Amino acid sequence: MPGGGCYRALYSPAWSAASELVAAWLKEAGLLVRRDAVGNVWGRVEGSRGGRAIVTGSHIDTVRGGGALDGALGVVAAVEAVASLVASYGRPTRILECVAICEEEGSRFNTNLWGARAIADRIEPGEVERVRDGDGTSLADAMRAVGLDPAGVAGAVRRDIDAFLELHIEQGPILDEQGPRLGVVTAIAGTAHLEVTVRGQPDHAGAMAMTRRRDALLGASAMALAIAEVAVRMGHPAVATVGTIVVEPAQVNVVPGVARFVIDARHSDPAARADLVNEVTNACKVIARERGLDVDVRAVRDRPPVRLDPRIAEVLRRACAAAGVAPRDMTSGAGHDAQVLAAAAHAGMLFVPSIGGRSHCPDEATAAEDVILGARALATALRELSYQS
Ligand code: HGY
Ligand code: MN
Ligand code: MN
Repeated sequence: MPGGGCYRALYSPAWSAASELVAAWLKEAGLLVRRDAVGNVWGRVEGSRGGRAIVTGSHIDTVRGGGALDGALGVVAAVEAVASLVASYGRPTRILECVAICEEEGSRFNTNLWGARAIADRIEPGEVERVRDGDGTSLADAMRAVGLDPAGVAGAVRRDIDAFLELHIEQGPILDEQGPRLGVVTAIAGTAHLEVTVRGQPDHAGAMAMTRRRDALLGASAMALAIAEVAVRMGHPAVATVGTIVVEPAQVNVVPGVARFVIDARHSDPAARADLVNEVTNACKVIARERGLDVDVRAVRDRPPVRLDPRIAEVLRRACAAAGVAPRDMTSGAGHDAQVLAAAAHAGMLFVPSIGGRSHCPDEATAAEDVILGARALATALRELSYQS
């Protein structure tokens, strides 16, 4: 991508190339390969005793200007772990699968966690036709363009998964700066997206006195600062971010009449997240009143916080210990496929350090020895679950 970094948007050529590459790896490993109704790519080995499946994987899409590891690490480690377990120990007793989940980030379409929600039967009625990308292409048309049938989305639902394990980079600085080299995730923060529309009045940038303006962008800017201060006051793990803003009419010699931005507000505790949402909403209303502006705050997305499965966390802790690491229990500020799949399976996550805590950027990096350590621990956990005597 210009400016560096990766961009694999759902159903784009880069996404198709990556999906085909994973399918080739899975085939090479001798697994049963299939693409499901929304484009998740599965590799499967039948268990000698059948039963509900043990699944590992992560997402194959990226943010714009993303790093090389977010999602991809969990996909590659899943393929490697399953392939090496089968090569070393033969047929498992349980069905063992790895999955490249088609979309998690919400980068192209105005929805996210698409692949995991399709597996967990959490697709909203009419979503596939309603949701569009920035060019106005519907999710349905984008599916058709890669040979998928939008009418068949329900075919991706799985009701036979016992456990889902996801290896992921931490995307924050805790493991890298405080250690140890592995983390076991106990809960994933909930994310609320609030669309804020600030209305003032457009005026001539040269002729209207400063004291008489109702500048929507100045109001939105004061709100963005106040929103960040609310999260700082609440303290970790509360976070609130304004990552996008649109101004109208967006002309250099016109005082902005309208400013529209989205707040991404997160917390791992449901009650605290509700407080955070209320306080950032109130901050916008107070500033609008003070500046003679109109403001509308509308909830546009709500992904509640999720606690992960304690039994799977114990399996992951034992696997870390076998790798020589006593892992840190931690919550995830980032959202993940596991938070959706926790509705359909016993879900667990393993973190490896992000150097400098950087992620969602070209500088995203993890030391090779930590990648190996994480993949080894993942394989050990999968072996405990899939080769039970
Ligand atoms: O936004 C998130 O936390 C994830 O990276 N999609
Ligand atoms: Mn991400
Ligand atoms: Mn991710």
